[in-house]
Amino acid sequence: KHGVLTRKSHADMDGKRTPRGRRGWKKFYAVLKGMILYLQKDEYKADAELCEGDLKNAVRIHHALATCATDYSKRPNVLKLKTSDWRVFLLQAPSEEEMMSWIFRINLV
Ligand code: I3P
Repeated sequence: KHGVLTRKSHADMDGKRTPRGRRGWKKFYAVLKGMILYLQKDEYKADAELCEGDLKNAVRIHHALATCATDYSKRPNVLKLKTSDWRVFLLQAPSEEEMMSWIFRINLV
């Protein structure tokens, strides 16, 4: 699965709140492949073309949990992704249908 997702980091690896300055929203082209959600700066790229920054933004979603971010009301179609290493991301999809589809696919892994 792939598509545009806009990301906000809410908590870092240790579960601590992401500090100010790194809490902004950022648009990515997301590609879910195997157990990894790649967040790429530009449009679709094959594996070989992934740059270092893209790999840094990749999220392992094994044992991660995606839910509807019902407690976040500033933007629509936002899902909450909690990873197994206690990071928390808010991910805004372009539509409710897309949001539900991402939640379903992430939780299936
Ligand atoms: C953050 C940025 C986010 C905002 C966040 C700010 O600043 O303005 O858009 O979240 O508020 O800290 P920075 O880019 O300097 O990290 P919202 O869009 O959800 O308001 P927050 O600290 O209340 O999460």
